[in-house]
Amino acid sequence: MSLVRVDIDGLLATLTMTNQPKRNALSEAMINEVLAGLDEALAAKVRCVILRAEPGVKIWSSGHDIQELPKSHRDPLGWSDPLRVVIRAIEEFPAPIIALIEGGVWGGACEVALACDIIVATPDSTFAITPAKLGVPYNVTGLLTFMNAASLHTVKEMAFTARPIDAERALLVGLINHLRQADEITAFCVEMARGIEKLAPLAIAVMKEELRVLASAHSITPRMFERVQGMRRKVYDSTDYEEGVKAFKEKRPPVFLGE
Ligand code: LCV
Repeated sequence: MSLVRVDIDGLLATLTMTNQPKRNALSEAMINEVLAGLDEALAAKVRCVILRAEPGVKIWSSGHDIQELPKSHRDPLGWSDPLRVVIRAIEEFPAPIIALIEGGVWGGACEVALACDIIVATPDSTFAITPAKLGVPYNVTGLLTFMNAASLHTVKEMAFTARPIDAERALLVGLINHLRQADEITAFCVEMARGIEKLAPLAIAVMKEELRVLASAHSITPRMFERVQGMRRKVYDSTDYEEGVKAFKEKRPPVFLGE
């Protein structure tokens, strides 16, 4: 069964995540289909992509597939982790990607949505940064995605409380571009895409890459990076990390002991 439907209509590609039984958890298989969809869109020389779930869903995506997180003693968000790969693919795709959001967006899926270029959401959407719920030491470039999408205080509140924020608050803090009702959001996004299609694709592609380079331009010395990586290793080696993943699998609240 395919996990992502790809519809190419002229210069617009729509990628629809269709694994509601698992709440569109970002498994390696799901991510590989998103990557394949982006490759198809690139080959078709599309000028805009819409990334969405099926209309009317309660959960856009429940984030990283927790069943695929390493048990322990291995970075859960290393360079080649599928979530990291798809974030980079979205950021480097040479045309605008519109995230059409309905329902809950959790953890790594929140980063996927925010890595897109334009975010349009329905009023029932929510956005949650969840590493603290699982004991996961989120990675530096992942946190930078969030920092580029909202104020530091907003990111800290979302990361330190792990509580979802609603679409109205997300619009207020600049996390999303537009709020639209469920019965008009698709037409709104398609209309925006059709407008982008009429503009100069080379100019847009180079501005997208310039903005990506500028947004990622933060000086961090090798010593600082190694120090942070050492701190992260203590977390993913911790019993708290194991407890977070285990509690999810056992469908119970985690008990974190800080060790
Ligand atoms: C695997 C799942 C998932 C899932 N993985 O439906 O950002 S970080 O650092 O935290 C990063 C590592 C990350 O992204 O981690 C994942 C963060 N995501 C979450 O914390 C959300 C976890 N999921 C939920 O809280 C609930 O599933 C929501 C609220 C999304 C939906 O609740 P609902 O009652 O509608 P279920 O929980 O019953 O889920 C339906 C099926 O999907 C699986 C879940 O285990 C269940 O499978 P079974 O039917 O086999 O029991 N599922 C949901 N999310 N992230 N599997």
